[in-house]
This record gives sequence, C-alpha cells and structure tokens, in this order.
Amino acid sequence: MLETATIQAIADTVDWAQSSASTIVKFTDAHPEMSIDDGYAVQDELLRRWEAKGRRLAGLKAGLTSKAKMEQMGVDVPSFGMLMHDTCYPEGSQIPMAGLIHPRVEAEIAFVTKAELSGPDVSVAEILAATDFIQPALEIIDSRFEKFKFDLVSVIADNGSSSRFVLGGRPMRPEALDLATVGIVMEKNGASVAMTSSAAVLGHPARAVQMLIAWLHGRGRSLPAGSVVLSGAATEAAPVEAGDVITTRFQDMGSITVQFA
Ligand code: OOG
Ligand code: MG
Repeated sequence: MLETATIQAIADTVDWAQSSASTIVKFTDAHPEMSIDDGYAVQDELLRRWEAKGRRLAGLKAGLTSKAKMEQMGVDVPSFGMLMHDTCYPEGSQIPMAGLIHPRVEAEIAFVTKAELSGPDVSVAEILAATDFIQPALEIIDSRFEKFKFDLVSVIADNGSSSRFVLGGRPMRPEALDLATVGIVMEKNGASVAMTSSAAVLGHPARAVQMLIAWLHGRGRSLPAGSVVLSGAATEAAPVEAGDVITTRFQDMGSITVQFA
C-alpha cells in the first residue's frame, strides 16, 4: 500500500482536476507500485472530504462491465465508484459543458434498492427482491486523464470517471421485464450511434450489482437500502460536444434525452 500522505496527495490532485476540469496523467507513471486497493483508498479519502463539505452519496456505480467498454478502454476488470447527489441531473435537462473536459455518454440500467444487501455471493434473485425499481439511466463520464488514457488503478482513483448521471424513462418493478433482453438504442442528433441489449452487461445487469456487493463485502461494507446503482455501460461511450442532443431508448422502459449546452 502507498503511504497515507501519498494517498492524500493523489486525492488532492483528483479533487483539483475534477473541480477545475483539468487533465492529469495517470498515477501509475509516478507510482508504479500503486495497487487497486490504493485506488479505492483514494476514493475513501475523496468521500471523506466531500461529505465534510456537505456533499452526499446517492449510490454507487459499476463500470467496465461490458465487453464493448472493456475493449474501448483496454481494461478487463470492472471498477466501482461513487455517485454523488449533486451530479444527478433530471431527464430533459441541459448539461453545461462548463466543468467538463471531454465528456462521453453511456446508456445504463439503474437499480434503486429498498432493502440492505450484503454478503459474498448474494444471488440475482435476492438482488431483484431487494430492488424497489429499475430505471433507464445515462452516465456522463469524463476522465480527468489526458485523451481518456488510463489504467485500472488510475481510473479507480479518479472515481471511475464519474461526472454526471441522469435517471429517467419509466421506472419499473424488476419482475415486470426480463432484464437479460432489454434492447437499447442511443441516438446522437437523431442518428443512431449504438444499439445493444442489456445482456451486454455480464449477461444480466444484476450480475454487475452482484459483483459490487461482493466487492463491498470484501471491504466490510454493505449496500444500504435506497441506493442508486448504475450497472455499467452496455455499449461504447459516445463522445459529445456543446449542442449535441442524446436520446437513448430503452425497450419498454421509455427514453431519456439530454442536451449539452
Ligand atoms: C471508466 C468508467 C466506465 C462504465 O459504465 O463502463 C463506466 C471509463 O471508461 O472512463 O462508467
Ligand atoms: Mg458508466
């Protein structure tokens, strides 16, 4: 493990890069020995600082859970990160480009839980039973690393490129549809840029939630009731610029539109 002072210095850098929309180079250049646990220690330090400033945790995100994303980013292990309340935008909103570096949009299935979930191998059935509703989501990721070039350890320290997220469409009870086969189409300025199925996320997006809970368990934690969980992008992320309109349609679950301003 890196020394506490080093973790704090990395947290300083991430916090500065995120709040000033500045780019940085991956942390493993200066700290080749940095581990995945160090990356999550940086997230813990960020959360401590953010909560001290009154920011609140809305939930957690799983990332790099589909083949498309793993291939796009050159990483083959999922990452987990924090979703802060003040980064949630309503559907239909204008998302300002100010404060963003080189945002990309992802289509995801969100889970909102109604009971605590914990343990090393919670089943998909247990997850669905503890799910209040599932809902279409967009995640706007914005890596602080130059040209989106990073490795797993660095992207974890950057809170999984988390930047904004949008919940919308039609919230549904989990038993009302087959989450293994939800068709998803993403359009940019009216043209389709990605088409996929929820199956692209580990065969069933609840598997991403399962991995998240096992990871939490390994850290002595659980997933509290009332958490929002993003299960990870089912397609490659689409780069956006000011003026772009993204509409993402989820089979039987409605659609979400946002515009970048
Ligand atoms: C890392 C975050 C990936 C997802 O849904 O796969 C992610 C990145 O690609 O910058 O959020
Ligand atoms: Mg994502």
